[in-house]
Amino acid sequence: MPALPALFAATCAAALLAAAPPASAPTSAPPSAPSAVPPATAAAPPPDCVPSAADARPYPGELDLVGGLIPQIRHPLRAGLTRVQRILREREFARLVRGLTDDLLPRAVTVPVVVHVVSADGRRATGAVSDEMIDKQMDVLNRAYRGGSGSAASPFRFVLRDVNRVVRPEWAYITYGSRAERQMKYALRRGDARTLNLYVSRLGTPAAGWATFPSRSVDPGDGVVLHAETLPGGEVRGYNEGDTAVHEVGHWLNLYHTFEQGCAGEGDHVADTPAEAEPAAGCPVGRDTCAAAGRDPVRNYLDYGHDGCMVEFTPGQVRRMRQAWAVYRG
Ligand SMILES: [Ca+2]
Ligand SMILES: [Ca+2]
Ligand SMILES: [Zn+2]
Repeated sequence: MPALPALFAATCAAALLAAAPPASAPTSAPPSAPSAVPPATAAAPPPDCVPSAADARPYPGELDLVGGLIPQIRHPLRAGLTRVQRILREREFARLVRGLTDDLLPRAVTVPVVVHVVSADGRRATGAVSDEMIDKQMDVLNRAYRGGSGSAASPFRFVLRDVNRVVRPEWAYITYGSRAERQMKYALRRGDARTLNLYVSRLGTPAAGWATFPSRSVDPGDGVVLHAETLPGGEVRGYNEGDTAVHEVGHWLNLYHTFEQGCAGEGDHVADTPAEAEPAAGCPVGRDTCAAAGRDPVRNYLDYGHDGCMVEFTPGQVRRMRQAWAVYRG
């Protein structure tokens, strides 16, 4: 498709424009409300302009989960997709899935997974999780995507192909959108568009993880970054059951957050996830923040609830992931 490079050029330009302050902005703006997110990170465009979603799903670290978590969720990373990027992506996606009837969607998909464990010194404290944690993570991923928690079943099965252990101090503590992140991914990424590359490390960005959305041209930046201690048995209390991976792989398969666009427009572009005004913190079951029908989908994997809260994909989300597989990764 010859139009594609132009689309990405436009998308990247839009991202850079959106990230740049207006020319007339005062140079010494008063500091805004305290936020745990460093401004440099918040303004950075996605790595190489690969559309991606950085998650302010918490990186509590030393912060406690009551006082530290909620402010971060209220001030989510402003990286990720700009409005223009989302509009362009959705326009392209709508064009690609036109004529793709449900009987043409994949019924069984095996996704090869390569896990890159990136640490500074080979110790758990700098990101080197155990094989046992990785095996448990694969189980959590598979259980979620086959509908094991009672939600809609998807056709995706994840098979661990390799665990690539890398000791590189300059790559550990991965920082969203950094040159080091790009260098690491370009050096380590394996497989084609179907291959899920998981980068597990301590993170330099206060997030539980982030992911790239699919696109027609597979960029070496494609993949999912996870905070090592969000894997099952990790140290991030409340967020150590492996559901961050389920959430991030949802982005990798083209899902937006359920709170995308708040109560406005088409929200997350999925009809059976009720719109919600803001991310869920904790597990506020019964919350209803938008006038549109339905209570907030706070138990959805694409919201920001804690791991014990996340149990659901909807049929509409599964359909969108199958469509995305057919047109982007299959
Ligand atoms: Ca929706
Ligand atoms: Ca509602
Ligand atoms: Zn997310």
